[in-house]
Amino acid sequence: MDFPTELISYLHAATRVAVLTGAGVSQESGLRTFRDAQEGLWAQYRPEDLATPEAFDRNPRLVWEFYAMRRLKAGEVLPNAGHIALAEIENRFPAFTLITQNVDGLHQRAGSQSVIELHGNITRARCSKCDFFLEKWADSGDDVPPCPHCGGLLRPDVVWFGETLPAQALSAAIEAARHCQAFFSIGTSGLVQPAASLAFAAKERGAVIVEINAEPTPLTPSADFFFQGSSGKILPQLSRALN
Ligand code: BJW
Ligand code: ZN
Repeated sequence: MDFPTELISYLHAATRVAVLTGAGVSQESGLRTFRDAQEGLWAQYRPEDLATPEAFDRNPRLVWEFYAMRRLKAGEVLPNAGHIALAEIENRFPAFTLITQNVDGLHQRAGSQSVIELHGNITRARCSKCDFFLEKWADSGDDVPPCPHCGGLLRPDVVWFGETLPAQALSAAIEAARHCQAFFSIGTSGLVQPAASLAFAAKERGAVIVEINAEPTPLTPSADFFFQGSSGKILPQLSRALN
């Protein structure tokens, strides 16, 4: 891919860069994107109907099992060339913030240092009653494991529809978006708020908006540069072009 010289020169001079990633970045690692159909047993459910507090209240075991399956899968796959290129690109900028909506931990496994997790992380659990956080727990057969403190049901430490995002992560993301000179939106459909507003907050403050996605999104008409294709191909090329 040929990147416009004006973009590469702009990035060479830039010191503050923010990147927002979504499920598309992990697609080439073999993880399904959020709005892709699920496989097998899960094909009958829309992910939107499993990622809500109401779904967990209705059927905690079903929701726990959906996340247990995804946790297992996320642990089996490897970061792809896109994740690795982002970890390389981070080193080129004095202030680089990677904001991810992904809950799979693949950016950290690829070596990214400064990662803001907007929607939590599937490898952690927390109590649905007392908010006690756990990195490890014993899976007790078919049942949802209980909280060691209060006996409440454990849930994945992710943000479901209708829930507020972790306050510190969100304010750090807004801060990075408002102060960056270039904002990248990569592999996200831009449908889910408040993450989808970050690019517009950056643009309002004068940042150059660069989008990388397999398909155009609602952000595309507002992007200064749109590169259509897979992030696993385009990001390594961008990393090389910045050399
Ligand atoms: C590739 C590729 C490749 C594929 N290379 N690209 C304002 C207006 C309207 C609604 C709201 C609003 N404010 C809040 C809302 C409600 C709601 C919302 O946004 N709803 C919309 C759907 C309308 N938001 C919330 O509820 C949020 N909370 C909140 O705002 O609290 C305050 C509040 C509460 C109550 C009322 C009002 C305000 C919380 C949102 C939490 C989202 N959680 C999830 C689940 C996490 C756990 C899990 O993974 O199960 O997060 S939902 C899901 O969507 C997941 C993702 O992180 C997120 C974003 O999805 P993403 O990453 O963009 O994936 P896809 O699948 O959508 O797209 C993949 C993209 O990749 C596509 O574009 C492909 O083309 C591309 N692609 N292969 C490059 N190889
Ligand atoms: Zn508890």
